This record gives sequence, structure tokens and C-alpha cells, in this order.
Amino acid sequence: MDEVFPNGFVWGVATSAFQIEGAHDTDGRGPSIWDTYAEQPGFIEDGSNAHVACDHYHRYAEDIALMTSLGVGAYRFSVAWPRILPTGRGAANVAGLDFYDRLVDGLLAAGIAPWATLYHWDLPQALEDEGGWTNRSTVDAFVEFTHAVSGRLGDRVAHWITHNEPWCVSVLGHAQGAHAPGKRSWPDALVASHHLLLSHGRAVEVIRENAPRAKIGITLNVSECEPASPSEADHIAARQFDGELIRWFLDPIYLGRYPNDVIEYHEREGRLPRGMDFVKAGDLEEINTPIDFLGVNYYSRAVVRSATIPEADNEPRTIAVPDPAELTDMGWEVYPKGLTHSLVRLNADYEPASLVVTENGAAYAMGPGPDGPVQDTRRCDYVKSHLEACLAAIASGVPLHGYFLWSLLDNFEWAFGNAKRFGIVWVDFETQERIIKASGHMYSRIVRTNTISGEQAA
Ligand code: IFM
Repeated sequence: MDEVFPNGFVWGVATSAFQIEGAHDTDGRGPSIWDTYAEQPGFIEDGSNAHVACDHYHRYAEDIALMTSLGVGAYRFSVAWPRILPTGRGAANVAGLDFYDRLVDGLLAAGIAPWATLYHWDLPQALEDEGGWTNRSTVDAFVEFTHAVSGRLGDRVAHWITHNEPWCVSVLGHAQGAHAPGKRSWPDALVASHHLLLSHGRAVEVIRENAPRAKIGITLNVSECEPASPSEADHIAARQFDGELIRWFLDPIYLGRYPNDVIEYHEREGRLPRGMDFVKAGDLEEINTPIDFLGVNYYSRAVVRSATIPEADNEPRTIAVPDPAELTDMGWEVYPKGLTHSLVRLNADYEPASLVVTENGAAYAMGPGPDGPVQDTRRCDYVKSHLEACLAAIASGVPLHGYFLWSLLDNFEWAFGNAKRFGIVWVDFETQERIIKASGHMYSRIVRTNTISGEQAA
């Protein structure tokens, strides 16, 4: 197989605001739902919070210099809504906008293309107090936020992502309680998912007004959903999970309708007590607004078993871990073939104009050895095998145009806190020292040469 990527392939690194910025109450930033969530005793595995995180708010210039030394061509970051509109709507906080202005100008001066994500989970707490994503008025607030940000940065940011992983926001945040705002209600999760999608469609229109030449997309967390056994029950369960995770979001976006089998499944599970009454006339047309690319965040596959999880009373199936399997520190199976299969399948089912891997990476704990360097060989292997998977997809005709490694920096991994390290740059959270790991050096060679040939798996 050809080990060279197409000319013009975008090589990037990704982060998100809440996970790296810190400066939680600086320059007028308001509290977000994740600040509130992290304050609850026991909600963050290692008891950490993101008040300082990687202190990127103050060290962004140093972090741009790191990206320059890696040689990456693009940087995917997110804009903290509570920095721009501290209570969610109303007058924009100029100091917050100024920060992203400096960041974008710094990136452009360094020859790095900014890719801005609008919503990467940090909803202003004031909006949550009014019902958050379950309240349709949050869609209007998101439109205000999009106006403020794209109005200020749209002359320089040429790539926009409306939402990051709306399944996590709706299901992990509203049905499973594993993410902020920590709710456990499937009906709320499905209402929230619709409002997220509607806000996506409306935001696309706003960005097109403020940045007419920009490319706009949305990012989903994608897994290849496979049955745990050949049994019919497991096949059905895998298809249901695929429906909940992928088709529930992409069918409205690309086909202008919710998938009937998934509606029926949610109804059977009692998750739609009032049917689909939250879908108003015209909503699906707005959600179906054309976009320029589909962002894919891929980490692992989902092996699905039909049996109920005993401790999670509202889940009718289990996501199993195959045995034996190679696992990352998240307990996620290393399964690069699933990335090829997912890209090929999404391309066939939805025919997006372009696909971009907007996140891929692995959590491994290894830090500096006695003589300094961080030998994260397993992350090197993970990245290389997933880039091979990208090449296989391209060879099958998938219009894959870029890859963003998650993540530039070790950072605040949501409910796991600082304990799970995804960075290709190691961060000492006490001193804020940064050290490029072996994976960062390897990635640097790859992005400079546009090929993975010469990178040996360990
Ligand atoms: O850290 C997260 C990121 O915020 C969203 N996608 C998955 C990553 C790893 O869990």
C-alpha cells in the first residue's frame, strides 16, 4: 500500500478550551457546567479540576511555538462560550474575544491554520439553570454566541466546526450522568440531541453570513459497532447502538429525517414519552443545511452485547471489551481497522463532500524517564496504525482530507481529570513544563514528509 498521503493533506493537532485553558475566572469568564460538575465530590476520578489545566490562556504563545517546532499545519481548538458570553447570551465580553483574536493571529503568523470548534461541552452555567440543551431557547443563545465569535474571527478563520460529539453531550451528559450536567433522563437526552442538531443547522447559516468563504462541518464520535457474538440478539443490539450513536445524528444532517427504526427503538425503551413533539415544523430543513465536511473522532470500536448492564438501569445492552484485546489507559481497544471501516461506511451512506479525522489518539501514562525523554512507544504504534487505516480508506476512494491528533498536550480528561494523558507533549501540571514525547517527534517527521514510511512499529 502507498504510504504517502495526498498532496495538501491537512496535518493537525487538536485540543479544547475547557481541557487546556485554565484561567477559569480570568478576564470576565463565567462558570460553565463543567466547572459546576467538577466541584461535586467524587465526580472527577482523581479529584482534580480545570482551574489551571495547562494554563494555555497565559501560555498560548509557547504552545504555538511548540506546534511550530512540530511542523503541524493546522490547529483545532474550541472557543469557550462562557468567556465570550459569561451568562450565555447578551453583551459579548471583549476580553474573551480578544484572547481568541490573539490566538488566531499568533497561529496565522506561524503559518498554522486555525480550525475553530464552537461547542466543545462548556455550556455557560446560567443557561443550564434555565434547562440547558433541553430548553429550546438555548438554540437561540447558541446562535448569539456563533454570531459573536464568527463576526470577530470570520475574516481569518477558514474552518469551523459547530459541535464536538453531540452524542456525548446528550447521552453521557443527560442520560448516563457521566458528563456535565450529570442528568439521568433519556427523554431529556433526546430533546437535548434535537436542540443540539437544530443549533448546528442555524449556526451554519450564521457562519456563512460572517465568513462566506469558510468551510463548515460538525464532528461526531464514531465507533464501528459490531455484535459481540453471531447471535441475532447481539446483531440487533449492535444495529441499535449504531442507530443511537451515528444515524440519529447523521440522518437528520445529511438526509433530513430521523431514522424510523431508532425512533421505534427509543419509543420501546420509554425514552420518548411525548413522541417526537420537540421537532417543530421546519426544524429538519434547518438541520439538513448543506455542510462542507464531516469531522470524525475515532478512538475504538464498540463490541455490543444485548444483555442489560446490571448497574446502569437505563441501558438495555452492554459495550463489551473483547478478550484478549490490546487496551489503552481508557480501557478502549486498539482497533485501527474500525477507522477504515467507519470512514468507508460514512462515505457510502452519507456522501459527505469531504471527511476529516478531527480527533484520534490514545491515553498512556508514561512520563519522562530518568534521562528526560518520554518514550511513549505504544502511542507511536497507535498513531502509526491509525494513519495506515486512513491510507487504506483513501485507497478505497474516501475523500479524507486531514487528520488531527488528539491531543497536542496532556490535559484535563473530563471525568477522569488529569489522570489520563492523551498528549504528544507531556505536561507537568505543577510546573507547567512541557516535553515533546517520542510520539510528538514521530508525528513531526510524518507531517514534514507526508508519509509514514520509515516509521517502524515497535
Ligand atoms: O478528551 C476527549 C475530547 O474532549 C473529546 N473526544 C474524546 C477525547 C478523549 O476522551
